Amino acid sequence: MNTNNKTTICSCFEKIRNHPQSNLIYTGLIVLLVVVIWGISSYFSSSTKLGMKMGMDMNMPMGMHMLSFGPGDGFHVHKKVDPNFFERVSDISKDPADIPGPLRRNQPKLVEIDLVAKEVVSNIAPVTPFHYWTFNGTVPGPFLRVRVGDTVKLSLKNDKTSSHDHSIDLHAVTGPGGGAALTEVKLGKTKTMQFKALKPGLFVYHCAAGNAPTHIALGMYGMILVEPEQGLPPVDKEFYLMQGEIYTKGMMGERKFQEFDGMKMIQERPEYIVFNGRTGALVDNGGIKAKVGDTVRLFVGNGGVSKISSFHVIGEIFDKVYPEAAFNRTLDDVQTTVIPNGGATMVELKMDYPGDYVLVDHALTRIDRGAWGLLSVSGEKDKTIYSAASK
Ligand SMILES: [Cu+2]
Repeated sequence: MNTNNKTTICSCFEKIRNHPQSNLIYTGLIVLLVVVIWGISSYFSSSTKLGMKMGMDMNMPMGMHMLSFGPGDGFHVHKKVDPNFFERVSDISKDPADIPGPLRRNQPKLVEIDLVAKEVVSNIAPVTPFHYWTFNGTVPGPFLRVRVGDTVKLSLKNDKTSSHDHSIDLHAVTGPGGGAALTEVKLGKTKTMQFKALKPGLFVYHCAAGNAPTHIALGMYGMILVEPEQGLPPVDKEFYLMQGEIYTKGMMGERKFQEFDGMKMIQERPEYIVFNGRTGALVDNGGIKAKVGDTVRLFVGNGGVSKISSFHVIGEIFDKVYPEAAFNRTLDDVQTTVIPNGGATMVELKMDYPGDYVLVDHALTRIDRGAWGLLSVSGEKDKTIYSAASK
C-alpha cells in the first residue's frame, strides 16, 4: 500500500470519528463486514456448480448455510412467510383409497399428467396448523399410474401464491436429476418434461427445488406406479400410504401455528412422524376398510426425510412382500418389512379374521408421534383362527 492510499484511509477514519453519527456508521460497517464474510464462506463451503447442474440451488433454512457441505450455493434461504396468505385446507391428508385402478393395457401409450405445486395451511394435529408445501393440495400428492414403455408428458404448474420455486424428481425417470432441472418452475408458471418409463416398479417422487429435504419435509412427495407389461396380479382392494416426518419449532402437540425447524431437520429430530400428512389420517373415520376374504394390496412409501420405516400390521402377516417395491421377486409370509427413505414397498395380505388391525412403523415410539393407522375388517369370525380359550 503506498503512502497516498494510507493517507486517504486515515483521513477517511478521521472523518468518521468526527462525524456526529459515528456510532451508527461503525455499526453499519460491522454489519456489512459480517454479511460479506458470511456470503464468501457460504459460497466456498459448497460445490455451487454441481448443485446448479443438478437443479438444486439449495434453499437452506436460515442459519444453516455454514453447516452445509452439500451441492448448493448457500444463498437461498427458506423464507419466513405469513401463513394467513395461504389457502386454508380442512384436511391435508390424501385419501388412501383415492388411486386410479389397474390399467389393463397391452400397449404403451403417451400419458399426460398435470400437477400443481401448491402451498397451503392445514393441521398436523388438532389445533396445530402448519404451512405445508404440496403437490395438488394433499400429502402425499396424487398416486400416478402408468405402464412400462409409456411416454409420460408431465406438466408442473407452480401456483401463483407459492413462496418458493418448486420442481419434481420422479424416481421412475431415467435422466440426471430425475426431471428436477427440467421442471423447476417459478411462481405462476408451468414447465413440461417428457420421459419414458423404462422400468416397472413403485417409485417415490418429490420436489427437488432449492434445499430438497426442506421441500420434502414440508410435504412435497408422492408415488408413481409403473405397471409391468402384464399388469399386477388382481386383488380386491388397493390403498396408498406414505410415511413422512414433520419438523416444527414447537414440541409435538403444541396447539398453535408451527413454524418449520430446519435445524431439527438436519439433526434428524422430527416432532411428528405420520402416515398421509397428519396425525390421525388413517385413524379418523375408522381407517381403511376391507372385508374378510379380501386380498388387500398396500402401496407404502417413505417420504422421509431421515427415518427408515419398519412397516408392520399388528395381528397380520404379509402373504406377499415385494421388497423395496421391486416387481421381479417376492417374499412370502413376512412380519415386518423395511421401507427406506425415498423408497417404497408393496405388500399383499388376505384378510382372514375381522377387527381393527393397526398399521405401524415398528420403531414403536413413533406411534406417539403419529405413525399409526387402522385397517378395519368386517365379516364373520372364524373361531378356529382366533378366540379366547379356557385352560
Ligand atoms: Cu418444492
